[in-house]
Amino acid sequence: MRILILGFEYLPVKVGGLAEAITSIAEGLAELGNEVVVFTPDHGRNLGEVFGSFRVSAFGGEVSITVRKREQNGVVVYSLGGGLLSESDVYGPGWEGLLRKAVLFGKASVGLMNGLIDAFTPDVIHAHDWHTVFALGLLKKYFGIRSVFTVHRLNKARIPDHYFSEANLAELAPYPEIDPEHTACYIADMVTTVSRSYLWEEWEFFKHFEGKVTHVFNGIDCSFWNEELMETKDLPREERRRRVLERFGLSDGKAFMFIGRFDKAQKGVDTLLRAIEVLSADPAFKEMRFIIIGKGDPELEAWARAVQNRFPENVRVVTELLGRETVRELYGSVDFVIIPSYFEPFGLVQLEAMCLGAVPIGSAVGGIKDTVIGLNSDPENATGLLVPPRDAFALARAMVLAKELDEGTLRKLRENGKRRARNDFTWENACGRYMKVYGGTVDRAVPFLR
Ligand code: NHF
Repeated sequence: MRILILGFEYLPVKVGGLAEAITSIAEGLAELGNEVVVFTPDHGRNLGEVFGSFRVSAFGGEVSITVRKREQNGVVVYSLGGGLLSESDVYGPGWEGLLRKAVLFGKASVGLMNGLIDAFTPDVIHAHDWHTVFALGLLKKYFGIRSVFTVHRLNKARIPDHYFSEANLAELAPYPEIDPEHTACYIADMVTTVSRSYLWEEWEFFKHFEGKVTHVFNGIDCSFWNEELMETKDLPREERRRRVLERFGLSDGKAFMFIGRFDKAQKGVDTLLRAIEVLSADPAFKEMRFIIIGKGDPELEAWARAVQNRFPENVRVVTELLGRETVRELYGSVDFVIIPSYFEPFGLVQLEAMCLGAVPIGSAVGGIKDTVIGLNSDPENATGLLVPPRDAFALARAMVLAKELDEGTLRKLRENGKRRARNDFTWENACGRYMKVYGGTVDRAVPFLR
């Protein structure tokens, strides 16, 4: 099959989990023998050789578009630069800048497709997240190619209709305020999201596309997230933990780690901070250590620092960016990783942790619920602990329970976790299912069969 992928992030350009997901999907599809081409904004990175240029009229002026081409792990990547497409802020500058960038990406995609169509006629266009809505709409309008839209995370934004007029897609904007995710799903022949539970949690949105909506789980690349590649792989796990804690100026104890964005809308670091405050009154607290890695909202950062100052023997907050290898060392050394998200379309942290033998304690939502098997629901196959989201007391209780687990149970959780991450959530599985989505031969989400 010839597959055209559209996305705002593609490695090495990375803001969040999206880059990893789109790149792995494209490479996985290529490995399955497909011809895979990607269109993505250049974001000022100038990656690859100049392939061509053309002019596009937009917003009352003209923009000169430069197309660069590179081959990356079996995938041909075209990056579109010029005007706002060369802006280094991937999702900016500002909200209006982002909307204009998205429109320009759409128009430039048509220009590029016009030049390629002779040599490369896609069988399917696979667009990712709402920033590609104009590109998807325009490619569909001018080339009539079958299309799939994947929601990695609902943004629930509203866009003034004039952006659609500017994109020459006025017919898609019958109201003054348009939800671009809704429009993209409406245009697409099939709609997917990245976990089964997220799809049902957001059924109020997805129900509008009943009949053409399904889920495709993401995967995890266990070849990188692998204990064998750790510098300290030959040391026993307790020794690795002792060393890591020492590096952060903490004495040995049961180690719990959080890694993620400090935000007030999704990742739930506030629930963890509250849980630590609750736990401080528990005798078990003395033997518990918390490494909290991330940055973002200044209020949350200040709260995290205040918690560290109150409990200097137990808590370390790390706000500097850590390299992937360092993060791997940490996953392979701590006992537990906390994922207290309010919601999580898929989530990578719980699987990265499982690959490296850290036991996840996560919210029972979205992809976390689908990937982690909870100790209380299935002790034999369990890979971690699941707790209700936004419930600091439940999280605190789960952490005490985790701390008291005997060595045998812990070993089993680790082994189950590694096996599940490696076997059940591969990118190969994900791509195999996407192939079925492209062909329309996939099972659908049916509300009366839930
Ligand atoms: O893993 C890639 C990522 C997901 O849960 C994640 C999210 C955004 O919020 O699909 O997209």
